[in-house]
Amino acid sequence: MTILIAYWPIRGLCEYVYLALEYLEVPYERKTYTAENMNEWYKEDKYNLGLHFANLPYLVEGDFKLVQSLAILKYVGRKYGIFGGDSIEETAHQEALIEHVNDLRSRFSNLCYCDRDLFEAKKVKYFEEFGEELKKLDDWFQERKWMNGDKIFVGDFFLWHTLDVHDCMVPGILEEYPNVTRYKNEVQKIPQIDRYLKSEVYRRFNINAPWANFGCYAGL
Ligand SMILES: N[C@@H](CCC(=O)N[C@@H](CS)C(=O)NCC(=O)O)C(=O)O
Repeated sequence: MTILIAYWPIRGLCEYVYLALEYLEVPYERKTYTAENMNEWYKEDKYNLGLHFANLPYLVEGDFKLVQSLAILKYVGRKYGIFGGDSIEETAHQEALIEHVNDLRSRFSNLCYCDRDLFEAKKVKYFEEFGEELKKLDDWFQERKWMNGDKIFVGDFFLWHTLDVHDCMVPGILEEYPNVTRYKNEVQKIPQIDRYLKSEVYRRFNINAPWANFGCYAGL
């Protein structure tokens, strides 16, 4: 059964799901809602597809339907062996790593969507504090190839994406953190990921909705 992922034409809350699927080489289709067919989502599919607490992105696989980007990421990961450990403790640890990345993602998103007049000032303060986060990550990657150790897991695609959007906003921001830089390069050197990042469907700077302060070069 082919997986369908539906979302807006931005990286937003879906890129990490695409990255995991690309890495796994699992066939999937995208359904993209745009400014032109927005009502198909807001007036039809949102109410008619049988999604619980309907939202975007959503996944459909046969009769199975799922919303919430991180639930989708974990579902895909668990199904194909890149999420969940041999013990509840190991799985809990992976969950904690994902939640940590989500904290970073959510702070970045708050900056992107903050009051436009405050954006430049907030950005300066934000990146001062983000330096501390990068330092912690740099220490973390001192002895780890992937975020969870020797074995790649879905959280790596979430972290790669989160680091990359920061690098889009401030090019070169990661450079003074050698372990973070090495880690990010390792992810993008994976042949499936390399291929995807060079493909036409991947649009690096189309990160946010048009009303964000940053990261929407192609609109919805
Ligand atoms: N926590 C949810 C948030 C989903 C969300 O806010 N989706 C936005 C796009 S980023 C949306 O447009 N949802 C459609 C809607 O509210 O009808 C997730 O991670 O999937």
